[in-house]
Amino acid sequence: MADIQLYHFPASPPCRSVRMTAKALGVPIELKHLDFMNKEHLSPEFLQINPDHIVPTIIDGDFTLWESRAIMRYLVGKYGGEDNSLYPRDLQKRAEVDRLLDYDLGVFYRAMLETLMLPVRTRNTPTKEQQEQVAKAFDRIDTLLKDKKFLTGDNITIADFAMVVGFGAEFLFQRDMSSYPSAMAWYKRMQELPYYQEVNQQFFDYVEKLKKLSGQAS
Ligand SMILES: N[C@@H](CCC(=O)N[C@@H](CS)C(=O)NCC(=O)O)C(=O)O
Repeated sequence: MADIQLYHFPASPPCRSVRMTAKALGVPIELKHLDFMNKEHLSPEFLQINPDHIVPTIIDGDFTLWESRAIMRYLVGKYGGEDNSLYPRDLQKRAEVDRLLDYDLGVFYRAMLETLMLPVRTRNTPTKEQQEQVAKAFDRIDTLLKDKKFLTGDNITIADFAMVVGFGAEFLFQRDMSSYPSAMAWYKRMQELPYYQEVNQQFFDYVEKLKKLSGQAS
């Protein structure tokens, strides 16, 4: 039996970044699916586990943790051995990963969520200003990836897992993504990971389902 239980919703971006981290580490996790459509995350049972009622949430024995970036750090710390390039011990390398995780939490993911993902459900049209913010965020990622395989260099890190789940909403952006060639090459590299499809496909299926439900063409 797996040590770690992960409460998740398959389409959820932060849940997918945690699942990719576990896959990269080769750590089996027991998935506990919460049906968000039926508000299972608000059930008394789950509220007792996590009063913030958010996923991803992990349980490791008598320890409970939520917030995807904290979970990814915890998994590498626990299963990554002495030093692991997913979240390196070297102070400056680690600081670069942390900088991106902070940028993702405060700026990048928020822009992708509010401007690209949520409107699929709400049918609100993003403002011009929001769209410019997204364009600027893609541009920043593109610049960052010039001459790099992954966001901080030659090795994949948890920052790549955190950011690719937001970046994956690029198909909802009504602009030409060929303006971001380095970012798109990185995205393709991420999509080629052996576990990418298994972990991420349900997001794309979910968006299609929401579009159909709200009468938007795919
Ligand atoms: N900053 C959190 C965000 C988690 C989050 O917002 N999860 C959503 C699903 S994608 C959720 O559980 N929402 C339920 C709620 O807010 O009640 C993380 O990275 O883990």
